[in-house]
Amino acid sequence: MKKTGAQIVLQSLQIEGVKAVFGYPGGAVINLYDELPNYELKHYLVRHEQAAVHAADGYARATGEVGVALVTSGPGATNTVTGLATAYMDSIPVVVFTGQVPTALIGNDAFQEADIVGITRPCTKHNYLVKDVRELPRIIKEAFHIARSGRPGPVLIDLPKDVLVDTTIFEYPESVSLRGYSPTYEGHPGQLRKAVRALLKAKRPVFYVGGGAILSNAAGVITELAVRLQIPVTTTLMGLGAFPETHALSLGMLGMHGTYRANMAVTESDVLVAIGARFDDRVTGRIDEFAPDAKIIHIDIDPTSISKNVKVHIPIVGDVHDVMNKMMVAVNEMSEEAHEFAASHDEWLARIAKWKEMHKLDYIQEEVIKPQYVVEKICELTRGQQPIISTEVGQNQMWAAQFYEYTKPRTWLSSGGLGTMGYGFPAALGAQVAFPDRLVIDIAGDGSIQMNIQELATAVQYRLPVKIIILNNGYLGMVRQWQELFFQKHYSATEMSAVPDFVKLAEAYGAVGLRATRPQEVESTLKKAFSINKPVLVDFVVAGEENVYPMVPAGQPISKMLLV
Ligand SMILES: Cc1ncc(C[n+]2csc(CCOP(=O)(O)OP(=O)(O)O)c2C)c(N)n1
Repeated sequence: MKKTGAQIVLQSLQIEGVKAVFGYPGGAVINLYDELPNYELKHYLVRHEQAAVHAADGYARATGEVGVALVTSGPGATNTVTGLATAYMDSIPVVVFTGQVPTALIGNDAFQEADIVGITRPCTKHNYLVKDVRELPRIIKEAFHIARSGRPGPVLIDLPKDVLVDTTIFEYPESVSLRGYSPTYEGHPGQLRKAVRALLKAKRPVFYVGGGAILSNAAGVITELAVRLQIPVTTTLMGLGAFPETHALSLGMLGMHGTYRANMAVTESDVLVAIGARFDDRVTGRIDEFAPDAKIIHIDIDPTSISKNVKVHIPIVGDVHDVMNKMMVAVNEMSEEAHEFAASHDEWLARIAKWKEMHKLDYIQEEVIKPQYVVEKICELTRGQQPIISTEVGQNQMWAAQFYEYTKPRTWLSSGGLGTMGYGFPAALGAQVAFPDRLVIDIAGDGSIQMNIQELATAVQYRLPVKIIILNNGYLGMVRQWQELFFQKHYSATEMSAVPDFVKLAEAYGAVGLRATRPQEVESTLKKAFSINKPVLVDFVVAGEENVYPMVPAGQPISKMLLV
């Protein structure tokens, strides 16, 4: 029996194992929406298409599966661009379906026409305009394959209205064959041997672990190897959770707002193993002084990221999980050397411990609520519970990164590459859809939360009990911090003098709103928020001009930090 394009899309999603779709309807996709109730897919109606993509992205980060969004043509499609770019920069697998005007009208400036394939080419891993219903099954199969394989990323499928109406015999392909696309998963054995030999000669080794470690589910083997060889580990913002921060070998995060010990250890390392990390400028600071004495080993699935920013001595192209497993095997085969090596750098570890003692992440308690204190309390109250924490962007994001101790992968969702304000809340909704019984917390600024606050309605409609913790400093804090430090306190356009009453706003949407203004109230307010099985927004009125430290000024080497 023949099926319509709309039925084919939905059936294909079912075959791909998709359970949740985040979307927003419109004329171009109305046939798809008409069919939707006949399939075992749960659709979540968001309030803005940007949020649909962030929710799909949050779902993907939390689960490791492909997130799916569905929107209409024109403005529906263009509203997805920020979500796509966010997912693209952080290598997150999502598939976004957009509606399109009928094929005969494409190029005619038809009502609600946008060349979304052209617009999103630079911010998708791949994209398609489907011109014939018979191509649909193959394209969907390919899209899921491309999104999740190799270095993951977002894929867009543009669906003209007539393609959704046309019919054909449905056969979903078993496999994909794509000329010119075959990611390398297995590291080169010669390079691997070279890397292990270099590593076991190190006196001051450091593991520098990025988001690729999370994406390839390599946290376990990385932790095992680091502990076995007694190698200190720093993670990037994207790598948080890949190594337990409660472990003595954890250096915390490195880079612009990294810990003193992480930045010093990397700077003084003699062998630096970059594991699924891409030497982002927020990590390296001034490049010519980044790990100047280190032999750099770089493990990455994407060959184009090798020696892109920093010259690498031993590259290994492959899946991080596979390469680290093989490294473990090689180390096991050289167990005597490995044993000697593990025992040989006590001095290095002692130096790192001293750095930690010298400059802990810290802040000064005052009569007002300090944002760091709120994050610390969240950490304390949720220890052992493995909540999923998402963030917005700015100081809130950095404090959430610094003052919460992440111990497991996929518990931290944050827009690292693009730095998208408005990401955290919809991403949290996506994670909560995936894990209805877990505690999901969005740590937000008063600026960023207003970028997708309308999703409170989505949270209420679908009973997604996400907790929004606003660190309300009355400013676009991170920009204000730069203005304070580098622009003589010229606070231009960073003061938010008119903000809504967040408590009332939450209530207006049917959620719960709470507020705390004194440090003594922080713990009880958080406990209350966590005990309510509904969406809760907490407005913490915090110190207005608190800064994030350490801070490496732009253009400086990471060893030159401004400290508290
Ligand atoms: C969509 C978007 N617009 C602008 C920026 C630039 N920006 C980065 S941080 C920041 C301030 C964020 O303020 P707020 O959300 O209140 O958080 P805070 O820094 O105060 O914690 C801005 C405007 C951005 N990252 N994303």
